[in-house]
Amino acid sequence: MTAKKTGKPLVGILMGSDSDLEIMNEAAKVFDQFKISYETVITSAHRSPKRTALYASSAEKRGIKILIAGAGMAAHLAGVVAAHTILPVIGVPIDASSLKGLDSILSTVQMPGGIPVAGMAIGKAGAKNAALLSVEILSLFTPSLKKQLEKFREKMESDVAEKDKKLRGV
Ligand code: RP5
Repeated sequence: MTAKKTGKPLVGILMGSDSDLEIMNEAAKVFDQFKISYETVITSAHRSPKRTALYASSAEKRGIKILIAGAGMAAHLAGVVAAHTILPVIGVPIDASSLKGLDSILSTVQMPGGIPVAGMAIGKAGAKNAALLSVEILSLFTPSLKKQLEKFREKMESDVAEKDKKLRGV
């Protein structure tokens, strides 16, 4: 079930299929950058429902703090995972059909009251932001992460200024 582990995982990155891997790797890259341990898991709400439920319901006991779930089409993975845990669940809709992710974003975010899923943008930006939101949550209890996040934002800001300078040739 587990495709990749880095140390004792704090975050679980779940995806419905190996075809989601390229997108969900954007989340893994952020955790590598912030040196946060995670595990990557392929499990499907529809094709392997029992394994998905087992993973979600046992994650907290194993020390996981946040779950990210990426899926395409009728994307029920994040919602099903959220139903089996009280850990925060962040959903990443993936463009995997002729509806270009509109199907998965609606399936991910339209949760009934009582079982929340934090919905991200479709695709790579969503996977990246799912990881950054996780870092922000973890930083509430880890001051060193807060510092890293501040530096990350500063770097983004200076990169924009740099690109502007280059464009204008100044
Ligand atoms: C979803 O169906 C997966 O998350 C994936 O995005 C989509 C298509 O899966 P494959 O047919 O490529 O395995 O469950």
